[in-house]
Amino acid sequence: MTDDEYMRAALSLARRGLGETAPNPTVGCVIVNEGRVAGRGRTGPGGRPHAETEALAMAGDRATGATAYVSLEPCAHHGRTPPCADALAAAGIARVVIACRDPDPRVDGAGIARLQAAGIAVVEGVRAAEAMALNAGFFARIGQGRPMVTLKLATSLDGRIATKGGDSQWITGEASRRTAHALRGSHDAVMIGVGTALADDPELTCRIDAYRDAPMTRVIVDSHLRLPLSGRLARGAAEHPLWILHRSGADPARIEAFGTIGARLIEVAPAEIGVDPAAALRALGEAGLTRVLVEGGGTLAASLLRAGLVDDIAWFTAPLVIGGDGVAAVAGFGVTALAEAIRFAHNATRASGGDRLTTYRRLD
Ligand code: AOF
Ligand code: ZN
Repeated sequence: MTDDEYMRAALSLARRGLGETAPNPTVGCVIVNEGRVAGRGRTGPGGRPHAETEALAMAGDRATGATAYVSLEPCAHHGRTPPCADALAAAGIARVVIACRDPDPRVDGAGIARLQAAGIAVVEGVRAAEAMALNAGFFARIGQGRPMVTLKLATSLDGRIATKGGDSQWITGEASRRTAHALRGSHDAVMIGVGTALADDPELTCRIDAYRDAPMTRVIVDSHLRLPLSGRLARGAAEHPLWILHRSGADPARIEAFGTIGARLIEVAPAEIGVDPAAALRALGEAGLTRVLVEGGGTLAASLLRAGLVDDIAWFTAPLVIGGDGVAAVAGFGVTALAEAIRFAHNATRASGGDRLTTYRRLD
């Protein structure tokens, strides 16, 4: 197998950790000795152990003289464990192939320098674009201090999420709902506005067996702490973390009640409607999130879009028409000139049962 093929294997190992390794990136490592795979590893839940530690432990003596394929530059810093660059050198690894550099200022080239100083041959940039896309969330947290945002929409053909009377269950079919759960599973957290929480009483967990072991963090934008304690979100707070972004001046009795159920309250600067979206995402980045899936409603979607904070869109469209008086997926946006519209690049379109799933990416 070629370097490119082994790196592809390291990247698919890494991909399995998406949504479970925050605040760290998800990394895959494959150790190959004389054409045979001697060790495999990926970043553990919550970011530790690092991928290289796992792969080296599996390889044992067979790491001597081997090549290590790592989807992100090995770390150079003493965190809770010694630097992976040193561990690779100590194990006698002869060559390291890296997909892309680690932008963490504690690493950022220092891992490569450490490997080279130990006499290890280093190849950089194999499947780099794929590795950077995979860890776009970690790159956003390090580079912009915020998680990456995926906006999920599930609408009728004419972009409605409910009828004018509020009937919204179910627009999309079973296949799309399953895919939407998988999408949750590959994010660190799901975020909605309190209006959607009140309307739908959702759980916001990933309910596909064996798809995800880690609990799912649920973030609710709830300026005045209106989320009912009797709802599913609050009731599940012991099992799946519940974070509430609110404005200052919230009712102290409500603050205490949410504290009692173990919810994490985060005060965020206000905006004209709700909270300031950039400040909200900064707070989530500081709390260690790297990938956030926003599932509505229309007000939250509009505020993030308007602020230019949506990186990816996953848009499920069901083959039905609700009509112009139905509830719009993006509320109160209303640009006058097309030049002010927020544009995205089309990524891919596929069938999803009887629906359609189209993904879009931020235009750079
Ligand atoms: C690696 N392999 O599998 C991962 C790395 O807090 P620590 O000590 O776990 O360090 C976190 C940093 O380590 C993180 O910001 C990123 O730079 C790197 N993550 N590095 O060599 C891995 N997950
Ligand atoms: Zn490391």
